[in-house]
Amino acid sequence: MKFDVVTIFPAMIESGLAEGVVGRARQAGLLDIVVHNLRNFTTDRHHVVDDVAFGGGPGMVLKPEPLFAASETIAEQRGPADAVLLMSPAGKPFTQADARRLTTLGHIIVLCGRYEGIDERVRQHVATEEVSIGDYVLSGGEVPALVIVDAVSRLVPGVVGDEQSVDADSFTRGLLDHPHYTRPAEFRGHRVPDVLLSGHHREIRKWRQQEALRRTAERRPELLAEAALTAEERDFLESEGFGPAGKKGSR
Ligand code: 9D3
Repeated sequence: MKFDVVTIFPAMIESGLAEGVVGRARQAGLLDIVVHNLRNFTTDRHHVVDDVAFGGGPGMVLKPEPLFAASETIAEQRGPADAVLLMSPAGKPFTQADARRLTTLGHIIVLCGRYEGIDERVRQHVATEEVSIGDYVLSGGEVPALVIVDAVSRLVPGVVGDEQSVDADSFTRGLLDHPHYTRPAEFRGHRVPDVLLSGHHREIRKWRQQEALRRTAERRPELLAEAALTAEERDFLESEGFGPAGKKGSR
């Protein structure tokens, strides 16, 4: 899978993609990621990428020319992109479903915004989608770009060594994860639940499923409305006082 990331802070992206499973997958040739400095696509002596807003107001706006030039040069040198993502707080919130969809593409360009905004013609004529990572204000699109590249890359076969853990994420059917414990069985007086030490695999599976349901009901009840629950799972939630699960407005 091929990614091209365009930014005025390339070192921020490079350092974020150098380590962990993504760093290893790049070295192994599973991921072909090139980071581009937006200033290299300027044509003026001072490599200016921003300008004042037409109509006035505070803050600078990213100029269109360098972003158009970057996407065109990348297409010429690296082939046409299947998607051009513009990172923006006004974009559509990124979800795991988006990560799965983008994994089916071969080549993605990611454009990082900075300053107060980006010239609207980039959105209209270069970007194919505008993506946010959530409702909080960051200082630029670099961290969001890292989030997107990471979330998509780990779905590329072979990037995460243990395919089972990638599968487990999807098999949990939109529930939060259950608690995890490792040795020692007692730490500063805090014991690991007995069932996990029992060796009764059926009981362990049931405990994990119930703890995942409990956590989801407590922290993210809106996820339960979307989850396909069995009759047994619904009964468990009701017996724990969470009300009829899987129905909106039940809490
Ligand atoms: C009121 C105007 N601000 C919008 C909330 C201006 C503004 C703030 C922050 C414009 C750009 C930015 C920088 N943020 C991003 O580029 C960004 C972002 C984010 O801030 N939150 C979540 N997702 C993203 S994706 C890109």
